[in-house]
Amino acid sequence: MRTTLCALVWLVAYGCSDSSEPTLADGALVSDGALVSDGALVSDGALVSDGALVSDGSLVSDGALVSDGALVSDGLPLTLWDKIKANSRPHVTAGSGFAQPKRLETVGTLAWEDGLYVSDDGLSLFSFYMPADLIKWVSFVGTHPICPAVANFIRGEALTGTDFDLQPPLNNPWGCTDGVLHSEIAVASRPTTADEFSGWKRHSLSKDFVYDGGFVSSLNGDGTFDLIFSQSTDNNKNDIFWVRESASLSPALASPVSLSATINTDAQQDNPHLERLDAKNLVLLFDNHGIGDADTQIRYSVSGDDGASWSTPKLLSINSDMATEDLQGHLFKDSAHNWWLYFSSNRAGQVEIYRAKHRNNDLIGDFDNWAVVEKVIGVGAVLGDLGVIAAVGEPSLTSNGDLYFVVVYCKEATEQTAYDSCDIDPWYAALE
Ligand SMILES: [Ca+2]
Ligand SMILES: [Ca+2]
Ligand SMILES: [Ca+2]
Repeated sequence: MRTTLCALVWLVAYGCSDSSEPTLADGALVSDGALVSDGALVSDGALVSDGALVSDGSLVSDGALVSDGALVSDGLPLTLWDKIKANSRPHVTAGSGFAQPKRLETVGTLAWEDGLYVSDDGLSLFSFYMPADLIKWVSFVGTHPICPAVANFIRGEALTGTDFDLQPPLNNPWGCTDGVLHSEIAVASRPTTADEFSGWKRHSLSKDFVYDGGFVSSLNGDGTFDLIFSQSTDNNKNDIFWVRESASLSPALASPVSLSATINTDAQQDNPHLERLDAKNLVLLFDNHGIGDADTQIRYSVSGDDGASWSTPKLLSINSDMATEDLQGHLFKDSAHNWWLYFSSNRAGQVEIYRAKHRNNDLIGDFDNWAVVEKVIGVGAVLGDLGVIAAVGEPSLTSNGDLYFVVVYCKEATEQTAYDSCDIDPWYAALE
């Protein structure tokens, strides 16, 4: 009863970095050029300007200093979630070419922002969006399958236009009286890549009372583009839908169709990725990520007639016997015209981001021919023992090679409640 749930719950220690940057006289500190004085103190620890410092669990973020519960400069106390997010350090593999990741703060809310996709130009961001801790919700649904009560789980903002049936009139087809929680496709945009993203908006492809997500777009070179996404269907298994548009990424104007029975079966189809190779040839990646699946693997299917028909899906060769989850495949062509397959896998314990380079760049004639698999982003750690990063995944790249992905972080067990344990936010790592 959901899509794109990153699997969680593993952790790796990743040491705090010491700092020997300039210290400050008591009562005043400088961070990013801003002076902060009221209520902020620094005495014993060294303070670093650009967001890094940490000793004894204090942290600096955006010019605000916090030392065990002190106030931020705008007068608001940081919540535990604020501290966990500001102190999270996903780990970039040396030599991967990426800078230290940063959180996309305007789109990293207490809602569940999963299934991330960034447009080629970096100006539009899409997610599977649900204002709740999806892990706690899925667990609850497992023990309360009939009309599970929703209200206690709402965390973060509901998107304008979303109907959870928390108030009359009740519209849901099951007659549930305590609400119906479901995800939407959310979209955020910005005028240039130097700007922050706007807040999330509900995408017009979203439907009431079903789980929508997995949005991906593919430019066709003729003024049209293809949108694909996943949606839960009557038996609560996802199918993949497709619509060819000519106007804009959002709102979508045409009516989506379910991909052929070659692709969509009674089983789970999730995390779709579509790539156009030439005027007639397309390749589709997807996986069977779903509740209770013992082995999630990435499939590929090709079309030689511009999407009119699709080959019988095959398993990608990079799926690992060591992993119970290989998922979220994403194709990327770099500036030297080399093709890469990015994906997520728990082959080293936690779900992390990997890639493999194509051996000959002949994706039409020799698609499944990938060189050595290498890790790109590992989970890293949350500094100060505030929590853990349980997973990183959902890789998506802009045409200039910047990597967007999600980070799943969890509170320490003693801080978790029945409704609030983990969150997931969009991050990115710039190509250096
Ligand atoms: Ca979030
Ligand atoms: Ca929905
Ligand atoms: Ca299905």
